[in-house]
Amino acid sequence: MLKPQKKLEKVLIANRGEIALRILRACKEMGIKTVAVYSTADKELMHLGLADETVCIGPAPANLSYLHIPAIIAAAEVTGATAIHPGYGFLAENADFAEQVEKSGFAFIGPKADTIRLMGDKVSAKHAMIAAGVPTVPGSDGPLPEDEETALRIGREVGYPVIIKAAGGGGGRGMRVVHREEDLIEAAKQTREEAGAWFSNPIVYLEKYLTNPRHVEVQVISDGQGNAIHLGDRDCSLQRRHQKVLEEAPAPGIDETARAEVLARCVKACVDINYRGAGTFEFLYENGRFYFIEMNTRVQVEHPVSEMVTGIDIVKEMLSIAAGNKLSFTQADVNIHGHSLECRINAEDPATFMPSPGMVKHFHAPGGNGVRVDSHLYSGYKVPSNYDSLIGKLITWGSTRDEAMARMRNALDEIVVDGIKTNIPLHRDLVNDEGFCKGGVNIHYLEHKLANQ
Ligand code: MV4
Repeated sequence: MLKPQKKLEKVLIANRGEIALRILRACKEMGIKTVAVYSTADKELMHLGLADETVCIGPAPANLSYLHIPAIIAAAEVTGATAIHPGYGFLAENADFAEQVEKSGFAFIGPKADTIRLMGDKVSAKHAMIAAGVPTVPGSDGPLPEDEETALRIGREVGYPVIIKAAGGGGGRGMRVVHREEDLIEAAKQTREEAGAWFSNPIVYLEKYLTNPRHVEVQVISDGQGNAIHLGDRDCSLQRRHQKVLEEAPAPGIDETARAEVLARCVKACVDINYRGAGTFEFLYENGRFYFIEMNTRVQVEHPVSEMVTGIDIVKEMLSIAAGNKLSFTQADVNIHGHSLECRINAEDPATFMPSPGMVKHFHAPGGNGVRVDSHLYSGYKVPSNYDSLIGKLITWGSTRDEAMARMRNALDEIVVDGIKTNIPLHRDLVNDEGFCKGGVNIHYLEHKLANQ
């Protein structure tokens, strides 16, 4: 098919760092021309030297460059790009951006703007999931009414503790846990006020607060033409202040009946909403049950662990789908093989977690069987202070979880990042941590561990 492929003649990569390099590599493999955009703080980014064309889109502050929609659309126009990949963060889940990209005649490599909007509002996202038969956390199943008596009745029916969340929030912003009925009305009021100020949307909803869940998510790919598949699950419970630290696939020790059921429900939901592109269903997992909380409509930082256990290149599939192609495989072609771990390497103090930008005097990437490094680092690269501190991801695969762990221990012994502080010492500690080695720790495990040492 010639015409659809024209959509992918030249892809503009609207991002930076490791994910920009990751997308560039996929484009080059597929024979797609690339446009890299960068801010004045990012002239030394590795992928700029590998792209067919580069465009400076503005000064260092992200608001004036990577988040500046007119600058990105203009860069696409002057270079004759035909499609835009947003990566993660920045504009990846901005429905207005997706809409403007498509209205300007470019393909947006991701879902339709309406789908991004549906999932960006956590109340409408939950509605869609309930309709599709995806299990959700018991709660108000819609906005929490302002009427105090009705709100109190819902709280009592759900049972304390409960959590109040902003419809416009997500990823941990705008939430409040309520332990006693006496505190519900005040907590709802405060969360509404915050939500109005932060997200221009005062709507809040209520859920049962799960005290010790794990964060397990499901990777899907859907072509928007009736075909959807899952690539299994990932465990992302090791986090600090809503920042994931170490992820793995598959999630260890999950009830196989519950897993099969939830994976099938996610696929059905993709078909029901006619989802297009790669996506992630986020769940809390507690006492053998899954509870949907949010859907992410982008490629995620931790996508490599799913690639390692399935052999499927998620970014190449995203590109192919944006070109108008159907999925290149069926669910029967997807086999989860072995185990994969990902350590997020950040330029930060391993004890205080303060960012540690600056010159990387020496970088040595680890290697060997089952080792993958997704990083834009090189010796002499200066990590700018303006952006997220992620400088790379160390990924291992093994035929068993123990083998993936042994390979990660080796890789963490081999890796050298000199000149800046990194969280590599934290990762060396974690891959030898008794609880983590056993598998199946909950979302509070890392913060408790850090508080007790
Ligand atoms: C919850 C929860 C417990 N019960 N919802 C935090 C981020 C956002 N995506 C949802 N979050 C949570 N929602 C109910 N009903 C606990 C969290 C939560 C959390 C979730 C996933 C990963 C890490 C977390 C850390 C703290 C709280």
